[in-house]
Amino acid sequence: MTAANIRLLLAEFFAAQPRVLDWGCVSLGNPPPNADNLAAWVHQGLHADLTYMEQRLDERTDPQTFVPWAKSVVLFSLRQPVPFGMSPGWSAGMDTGDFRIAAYAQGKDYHRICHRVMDRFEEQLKVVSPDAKFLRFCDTGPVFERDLAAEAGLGWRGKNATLLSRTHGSGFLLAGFFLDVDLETPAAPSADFCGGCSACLDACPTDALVAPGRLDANKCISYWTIEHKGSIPESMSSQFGNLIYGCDICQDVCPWNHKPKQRHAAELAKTPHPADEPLAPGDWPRSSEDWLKLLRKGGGFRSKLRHTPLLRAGRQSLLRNVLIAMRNTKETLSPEWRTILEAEEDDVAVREQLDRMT
Ligand code: B12
Ligand code: SF4
Ligand code: SF4
Repeated sequence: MTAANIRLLLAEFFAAQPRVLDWGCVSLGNPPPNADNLAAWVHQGLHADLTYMEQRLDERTDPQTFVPWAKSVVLFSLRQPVPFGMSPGWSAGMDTGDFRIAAYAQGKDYHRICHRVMDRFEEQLKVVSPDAKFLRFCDTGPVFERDLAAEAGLGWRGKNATLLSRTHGSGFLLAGFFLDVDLETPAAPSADFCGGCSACLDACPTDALVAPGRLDANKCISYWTIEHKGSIPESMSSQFGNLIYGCDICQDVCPWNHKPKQRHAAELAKTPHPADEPLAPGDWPRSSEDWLKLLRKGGGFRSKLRHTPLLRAGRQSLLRNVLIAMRNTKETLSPEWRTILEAEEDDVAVREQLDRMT
């Protein structure tokens, strides 16, 4: 199959995928532009305890070291389930949840959706080109997804470190696959449209954006609430506000997200519970009481949220985060809940938060 035919197949395929916003491809072979930045980021410890970021740096910055047979890489963006600024428990036109969860996590785990999209493409590819080699990624493997997507023309690297597009903002996730065919596409990186804006740098509550586009995970609420297991220093947790999983603040304030947010919210108002989503807005816990019931031992956390990204944090870390958010929003813990949690929980970080609660 020729490169032109595969490009046509890709175009027709992606056009028929409802959640895919955009796609692009890069011919491999040239050294990637940002290898030094990644090495500096890791050597300065800006990756906190994400030790996987220390490994396989050569492969991360040069895809052909990772997949020697690859001649091209295809990237696509998948729209997040809800726009920025919505809390779980929202209903059309009304934002009612007490605690905030990153928009990408308020729905089905994007890894599953991306893999389904890639399953379908692989099937179609194998029909027309049975010997074609195909290797997918979606947060798996040492792949520098944002940089590759930028090279493929899906957007530019914003000062908030996310990939941003003029049409879609940054409310999307990335995935893609390597192919052993050179798709013969000259790299078409987007220009930078941040201009003189610095809204994200000003809005980050923890000053985690230490320079434009440069994030220190040690200070990022997303890192602490999703990735970090165990204790969280009080100096950090007191800045989380009512965030219990992830953080969208530096994206929510971005002017390029304004129109996509309005468009997406208008669509959701018509179909508040899209068919592929595991939970309707009303199924999400809203109040601290709802969260505590769900997150206590045997409360059904795993079965209720099993299709969402929240499982990644685990029950105890999420409970720790809810207690932090309660304290930050001046909610007290009732004596009944204190008795229950003190009897049931032995996790050090949860116990620590219980001790700090009034
Ligand atoms: C590790 C990781 C994290 C870490 C670290 C974040 C980070 N900025 O690296 C933590 C846990 C904090 C995190 C948070 C989030 N993540 Co994350 N994360 C990743 C992961 C697995 C690797 C990213 C990576 O390679 N980081 C290494 C650093 C060096 O890369 P970088 O920040 O892109 O660095 C560039 C610039 O900062 C600059 N730079 C760095 N240092 C220096 C130094 C100098 C001097 C200069 C000039 C420049 C410079 O150059 C680098 C190369 O271009 C990717 C998936 C993947 N495999 O790519 C998802 C990914 C980047 N995350 C994603 C998402 C959605 C998020 C969150 C929005 C989740 C949330 N709502 O809470 C936040 C956003 C935080 C933010 N503002 O970036 C999406 C991004 C989608 C998008 N539109 O951009 C990805 C691609 C996952 C996916 N498959 O969709 N994430
Ligand atoms: S995700 Fe939140 S904490 Fe992290 S850089 Fe953005 S605003 Fe700051
Ligand atoms: S808020 Fe402003 S500076 Fe930050 S990413 Fe958006 S446009 Fe760029």
